[in-house]
Amino acid sequence: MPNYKMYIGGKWVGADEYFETINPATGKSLGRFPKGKEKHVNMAVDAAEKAFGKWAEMPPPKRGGILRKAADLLRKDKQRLGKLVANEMGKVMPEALGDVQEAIDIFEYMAGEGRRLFGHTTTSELKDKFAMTVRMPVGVMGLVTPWNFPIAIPAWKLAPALVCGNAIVFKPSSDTPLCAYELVKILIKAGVPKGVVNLITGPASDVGKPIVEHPKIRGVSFTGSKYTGEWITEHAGLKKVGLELGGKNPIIVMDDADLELAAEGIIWGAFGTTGQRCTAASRLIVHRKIKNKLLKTIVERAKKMKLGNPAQKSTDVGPLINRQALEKVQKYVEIGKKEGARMLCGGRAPSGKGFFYTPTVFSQVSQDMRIAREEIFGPVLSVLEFTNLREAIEMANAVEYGLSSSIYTKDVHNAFRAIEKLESGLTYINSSTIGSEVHLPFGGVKSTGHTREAGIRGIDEFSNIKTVYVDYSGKLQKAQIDVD
Ligand code: UN1
Repeated sequence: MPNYKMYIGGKWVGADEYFETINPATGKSLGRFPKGKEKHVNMAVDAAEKAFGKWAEMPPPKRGGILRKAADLLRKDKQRLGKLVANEMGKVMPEALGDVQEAIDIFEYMAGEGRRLFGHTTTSELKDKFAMTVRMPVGVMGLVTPWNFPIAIPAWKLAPALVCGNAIVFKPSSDTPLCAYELVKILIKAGVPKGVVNLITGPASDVGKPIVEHPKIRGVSFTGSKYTGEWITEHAGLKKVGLELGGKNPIIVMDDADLELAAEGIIWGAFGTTGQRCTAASRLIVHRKIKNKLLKTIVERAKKMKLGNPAQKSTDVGPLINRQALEKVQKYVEIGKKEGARMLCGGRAPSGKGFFYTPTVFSQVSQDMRIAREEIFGPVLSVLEFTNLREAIEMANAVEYGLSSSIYTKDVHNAFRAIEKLESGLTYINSSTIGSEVHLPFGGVKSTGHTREAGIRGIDEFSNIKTVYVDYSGKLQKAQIDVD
């Protein structure tokens, strides 16, 4: 298996120690990556600082051109990269290709931003004075990304960070460094200058921590767990920090809903990506009247889902990312049983290779149970029941997270009440909790964090607003004072 390298200041760099990246379905090694250390982060920051000035001065449409080239290269390589996503991360092929597509989309979208990066102009309270805002790069930024969207999430951060003119130190998850490496190679090929993107692989303690604490890094963008997000908040000092953290996303199903449509959305939301999305539907909040009927369909379908190698067409559910993830799911299933919830299907880790777990549904879940409140990040659905919409919304909001939410109903009043009352960054009507599109903002409220990525808000995290006043009166004019 090959030894891969890190990319610092335009050079490929090794380290004293290496770690393995494996296929979670087979346990087979895909290669070895350097265990970066603080000194590598320091080297990367120096290289980024050096490259920053020229990069920031390049006209944004030209930077956008490089992103467009990256999108083209990704598109050309979509099949190969999709296979790599399936092999290294474990999601099934259609989703793996979707992961790459999401990266293509965001590079294209942000390429166009090179000709926008809008500020705004407005009036002044004084005569012969002009007022406007412009966007400035943040400077050297640290990007710390998870494994569950190993190409798409790095792309969500890299594309806006680059178009805004930042220089980057990028630390991908140690579960999917190969996807990150391939993405960086595409950026190099597309023409990103040396030092502008630096890739450092290795553990959070040796790479993530020095990135967050480095005095010359001006901004950190992180997607991952709430706990790491809290740690970053405490240690980043006064840096600009963007956080996309966990979810415990509910689907509410009203008694007037199209139950077939709802069942499809629930299965897709709960067990797609083996439940490993921060937008996964981990709670079904269902009207008492239709509960039995809906659950029957869901359980039937969940039981039929085929576990297996994600690269194979017949597979519905791939493995979990690693042993710890599998153990976490097993632990929560035991907790659910002990808390008195009723397991309707699943609850099994098949023997043999790979970190597989069967799609699991718990009914008779109450709000105080841990499986109703905590993020499991696996194929486990907790079912709660209600008798009226107000109760359903209360249940939906009774968790600390607030990323995505959904309601199935044919009644427009219910739909709009849900839009108004659900505490989440995203609300879907008659559709599952997953599947955001890159030209709309994505992010949460409450313990999910408050950052917005993608869409027109996606550049806020990676740029600073500068307010500019131009006084062409030729005399000293005092705001608030010379106004009468
Ligand atoms: C995530 O799980 O961190 O809406 C992101 C979705 C995807 C993004 C998920 N487009 O499910």
